[in-house]
Amino acid sequence: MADLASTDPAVFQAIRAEEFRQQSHLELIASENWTSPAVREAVGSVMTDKYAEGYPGRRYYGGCENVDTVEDLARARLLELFGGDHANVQPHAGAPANLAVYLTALKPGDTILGLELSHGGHLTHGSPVSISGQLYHAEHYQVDRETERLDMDQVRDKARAVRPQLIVAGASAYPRTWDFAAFRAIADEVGALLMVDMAHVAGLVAAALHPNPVPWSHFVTSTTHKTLRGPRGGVIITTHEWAKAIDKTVFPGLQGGPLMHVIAGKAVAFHEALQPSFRDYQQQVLANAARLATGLSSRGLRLVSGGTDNHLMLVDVKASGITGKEAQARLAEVGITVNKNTIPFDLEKPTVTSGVRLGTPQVTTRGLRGADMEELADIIARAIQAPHGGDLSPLAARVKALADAHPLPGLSR
Ligand code: DSN
Repeated sequence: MADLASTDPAVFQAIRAEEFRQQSHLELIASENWTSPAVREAVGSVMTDKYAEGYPGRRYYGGCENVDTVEDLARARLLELFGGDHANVQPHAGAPANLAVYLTALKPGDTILGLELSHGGHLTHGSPVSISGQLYHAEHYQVDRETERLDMDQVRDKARAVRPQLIVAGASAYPRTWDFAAFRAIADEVGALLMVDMAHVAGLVAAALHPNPVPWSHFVTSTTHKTLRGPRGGVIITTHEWAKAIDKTVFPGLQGGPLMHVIAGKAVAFHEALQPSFRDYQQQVLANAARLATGLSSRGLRLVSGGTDNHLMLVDVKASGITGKEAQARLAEVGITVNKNTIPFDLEKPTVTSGVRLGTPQVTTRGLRGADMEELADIIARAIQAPHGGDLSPLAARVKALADAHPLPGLSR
């Protein structure tokens, strides 16, 4: 980055500092990952300079032959990974992908039914602070109070009561497996369309380690940067029936020129996800999450729903006497990055919360394995269970040792 260092030392230094932060901390934010050098090369390429409004073969600008190549590759590879009839890889992120589905399938005032935000859902699934909860009448299903898992009978009762036009499945903080076939049966029963936002589990789905929503859904949306380990962005997979309408909503309805450098990065990430080694990686993500969950539980921490089936878990830190906000700060102090998170039926504000969300995608990419997860569980448990004002520096030294032993692959200084 010699040019950047001389042209803009302030930005250069910030990027270097971020590299150092990512290398020296253990990132347990469940929605983050570490992209390959190949993905970052594509995202940092000349494709950023090209205007390409429209779709491959149907652009509003000349000179689109090369961007057409990468967008066609991205679309074909996405369908090879997940199945489905039609892919749109232009959404800039997950939120516009979800909005594109709503704008395609619904009229303002229609009812959408999604998972309650504080039970693991997402802002774009009908929260009143999101356009999804302002343009549409949003209703929510919850997890069961006892099991803290989805109870499909309760979801069905809710759907029968509110008669939604669209049911949204998917979450940003739900540690258990989704039964998409059951969601589709409920959608069919009440005359609703089904959208699955698989952003969190997309990498697991690609590796056939979580049920695939595509056969059951009218629309599947995803981000590309979580378990899928691509660049920051969004995608939509849909059926023949909705293909033209979705494309029209994304462009020209919602967006202008697509981010062709990011689409190039998506194509590379999908290629990587099609390799056998990607399945090995996702299996390790699951094994690491299971080991971390067991390690935390055995040290007296309460996990929402008792554990995890996927890449993430929610720790009820209130049961250990501190808030999510304080747990996040304590873990930051020892070099572990997490986010505070509401837990089901949380009595704390979203800015405080009773939980933290932990995920294993990024630390698995950097090579942490079973014994490392045991060490991590011990560090996390000690940090959370420490007395107020206790000395956490011995724990910070242990995190540093783990981080030093597992350099970020492909990070060159
Ligand atoms: N903000 C993302 C997450 O952390 O799960 C969801 O979009």
